[in-house]
Amino acid sequence: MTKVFSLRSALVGSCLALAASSVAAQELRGWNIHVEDYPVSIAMESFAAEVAERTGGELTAKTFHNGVLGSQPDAIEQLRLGVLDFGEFSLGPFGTSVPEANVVSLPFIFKSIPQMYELMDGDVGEAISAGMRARGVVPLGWYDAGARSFYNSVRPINTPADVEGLKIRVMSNDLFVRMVESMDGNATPMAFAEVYQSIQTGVVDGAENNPPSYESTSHYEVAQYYSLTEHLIIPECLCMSKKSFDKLTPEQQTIVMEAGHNSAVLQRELWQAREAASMEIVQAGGTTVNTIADKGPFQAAMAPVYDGFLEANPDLTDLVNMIRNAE
Ligand code: BDP
Repeated sequence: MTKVFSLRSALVGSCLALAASSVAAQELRGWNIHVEDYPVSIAMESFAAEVAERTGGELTAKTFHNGVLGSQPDAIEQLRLGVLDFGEFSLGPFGTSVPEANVVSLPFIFKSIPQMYELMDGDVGEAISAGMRARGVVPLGWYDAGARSFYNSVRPINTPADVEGLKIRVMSNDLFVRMVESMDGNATPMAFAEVYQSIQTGVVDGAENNPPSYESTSHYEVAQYYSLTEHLIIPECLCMSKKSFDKLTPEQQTIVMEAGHNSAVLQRELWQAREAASMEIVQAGGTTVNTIADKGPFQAAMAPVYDGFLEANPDLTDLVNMIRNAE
């Protein structure tokens, strides 16, 4: 009897093994705009390593760094269509397709980075996640992108009036155009990859970004005034195409979700260190950094941006207030 049983279980076992090996190993294709040693990129590699290890190589994830798979707005569309399986995106350009995501692109909406973490890991993150899922994207983890500040080749910015007349590159999203225009600057939406040359040739005077991006792109070589307005704290997401996600087995979905979460924990740690290192690099490279004594006037200048947004998206008023009224 025992023999029969063990024979049977051996047979079942080998049939299962056969079934598993006949399921072709699947490779997910991932988009990333950043250079390979960037915190985002390292975290994406750790996501891939965890997925491969925990699925025994049945599911692997290959990330194409340096934006070689195209611009961010295009990549977001491809993700929604399932042409790309996963990627790491700023919620900034996501706002044009997911209104809920736009809420975090409102200037000065978060009071601090720790507050952003807390809210994104709670109800606010849930609401944005639901909006993204409804439009074909599954967030796996919220990544940190610090705070964005203005840099330009003309003058330091201390007050909103200093922005007047400056040609500033912004990410592709009308909210950022309005943000610059509300200080009488000229906003130019443009792909990230084009910014260096555009500043160098004077097509624009500057742009705005966090210290690691300002440094890793070498924008600091051509725009040496970095003014710490910290006007945007926009979280980023490691996310997967819903089309690709739905094709995974429930076990694989769990692994992908957990690996995404774990990669975000790592990314947030790496971010802190890189921010400090980037500030040192840009200053050693000749950048003049100035802090803003009083951010009040910048915040006040953003009133029309909020008014316009809430008028166009009245149903998002609660979500906006949830963040604004948070401690
Ligand atoms: C960086 C973001 C990246 C954006 C870029 C930009 O990480 O996703 O594409 O800014 O300004 O901080 O386009």
